[in-house]
Amino acid sequence: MLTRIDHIGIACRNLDETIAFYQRTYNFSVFHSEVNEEQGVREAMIKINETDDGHATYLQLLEPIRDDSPIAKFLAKHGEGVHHIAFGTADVKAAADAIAEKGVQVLYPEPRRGTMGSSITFLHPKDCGGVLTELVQAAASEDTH
Ligand code: CMX
Ligand code: CO
Repeated sequence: MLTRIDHIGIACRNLDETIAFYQRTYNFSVFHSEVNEEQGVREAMIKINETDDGHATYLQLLEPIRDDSPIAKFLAKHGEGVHHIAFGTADVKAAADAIAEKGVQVLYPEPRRGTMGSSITFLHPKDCGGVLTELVQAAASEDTH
């Protein structure tokens, strides 16, 4: 049901500097960027590779736009670094419901809007061995620059 690593989310204080690091160090470039007001972030997606389910794997670089956002809170507590992993699925609601039945807390019972028009939810890190875990159903077309 989960068919790829969709992305790894990385919390940073300065998005432009972090993009520059990935650019000069690895030659990666930004595939897509946007502001997600609801999540309280300015973000850049760096595409790493296509996956055999027809989608792709990304790095998601995340800078907070509000002091009370999850990324701002994480930065204050832990500093910069890996914030979450995200698995891709063709049906985020079905995947979340099936995982909830196993006793894992799903943070958004109704999926919300994620990057590039995707539908997302999260699993509580306390139920996932300390790993904040996101489930992502990509939009039909990811070409949403
Ligand atoms: N990874 C692992 N553990 C984490 C964590 C993370 N990213 N964020 C918080 N925690 C842990 C904390 O360390 C803390 O543990 P202790 O109780 O042992 O200290 C516990 O969870 C509670 O942390 P908190 O700082 O009090 O944070 P909250 O409970 O207010 O929020 C969470 C935690 C996961 C519910 C919140 O971050 C959330 O709703 N996340 C989902 C949304 C999100 O992360 N959006 C940004 C990304 C958007 C995107 O990917 O598109
Ligand atoms: Co994410």
